[in-house]
Amino acid sequence: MTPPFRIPDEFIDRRNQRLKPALDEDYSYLARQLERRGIDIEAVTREVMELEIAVPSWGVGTGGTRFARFPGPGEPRNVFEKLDDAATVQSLVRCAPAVSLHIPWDEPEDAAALREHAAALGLRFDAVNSNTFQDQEGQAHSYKFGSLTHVDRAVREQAIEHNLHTIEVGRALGSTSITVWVGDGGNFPGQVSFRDALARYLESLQAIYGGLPEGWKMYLEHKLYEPAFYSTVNNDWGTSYWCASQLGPKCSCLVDLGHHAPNTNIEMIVSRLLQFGKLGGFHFNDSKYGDDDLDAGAIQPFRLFLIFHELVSEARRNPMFEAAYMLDQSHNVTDPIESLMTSAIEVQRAFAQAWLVSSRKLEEYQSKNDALMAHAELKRAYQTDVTPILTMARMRRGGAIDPVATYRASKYRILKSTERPQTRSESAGIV
Ligand code: PSV
Ligand code: MN
Repeated sequence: MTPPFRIPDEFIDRRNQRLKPALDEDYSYLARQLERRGIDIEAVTREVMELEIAVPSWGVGTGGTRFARFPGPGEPRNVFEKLDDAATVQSLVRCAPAVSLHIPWDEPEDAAALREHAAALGLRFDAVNSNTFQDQEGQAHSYKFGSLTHVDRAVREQAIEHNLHTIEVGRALGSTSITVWVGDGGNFPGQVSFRDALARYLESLQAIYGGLPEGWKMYLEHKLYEPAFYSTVNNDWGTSYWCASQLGPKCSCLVDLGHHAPNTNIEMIVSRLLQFGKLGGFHFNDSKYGDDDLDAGAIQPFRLFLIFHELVSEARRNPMFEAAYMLDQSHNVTDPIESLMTSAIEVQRAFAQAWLVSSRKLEEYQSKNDALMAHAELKRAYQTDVTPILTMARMRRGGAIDPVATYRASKYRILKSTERPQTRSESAGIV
């Protein structure tokens, strides 16, 4: 059997050679500009080279809306092929070496074989995600009226069991964290007792927390609404923070950018969670109205920058600071590989721009109540075109100077459409 097509490194190199003179020119020019501002471009490039953004397994397939899904050609048909696509993203952008799996969507029959496959592709496993927002074939109890918060203890126990199983799968794959998101909530006022549901949620989480292996972390993902449209149990960062605090040091909060009401000041939520030591990680995406799951930076790039301003300020204060960065998007009209690459680069962009803020100047303006100049300091960083930094970081790591053009020129998708004849319609990835 011919092995699945991969974009050869030499192909990337060859295309890079043509674009490198222009990159060198742009990079030197930006270096001189930044030097005038007292910024060493190499220090920023090094930071960018260290940043890692995990890819969700469900992001390599075409997503959908509540109305329809329009699958594209050559979509991955199983978790092995999902990893192949994630490896393609990584080979071109070199900042996405980890994949986040969803169990049971990605339940491996043979975890050791999957782990080996990932290692051969140069990938590792990020947080595993449990799924109790759908009923699975053959399960005893339905999650129609909740899972970890269900009024019936037997349903809660089944959901806890599933989380413990997800941890086991993660452990076999070399993952070291679990993200818990539940769709539990109510559609009607009066349907659910807010207090009792939260108490049950915490009790269930305690059982999962108790099953965390040595060195593992647990992330709680809050969400304002959907699929429940009146109330959800972990509806906001405050509830999430309270639960994470009750659980203990291995638990922290995960912020999915789309899980807030429009106009919510997410950067401030990030700041609060950082200040309270409970910011665990992110699901990056963008939105205009709700949990739109659009590509990171597509709608509100300034907001993404402001979030990274908070994160970089923390990293400057505490060099040991780390957070789990992941994309969580649904690609309905684009090639998922192209969207994932573009989003990862947009996350890098916000990160690099945030390193251009002078904290000394900002603090000085703040201490003098100089609102205009404080804001201008942030704007100056945000308005700097850091593309040469991102491109240089990517090229130095062996990635493509122009990832999307290189991907298209490789004919990867066309080749996959012959390699992977579709057998059935995948439904995962629409939440
Ligand atoms: C829920 O909307 C969510 O953001 C959670 O992270 C899920 O795991 C993911 O989407 C599933 O698509
Ligand atoms: Mn999410």
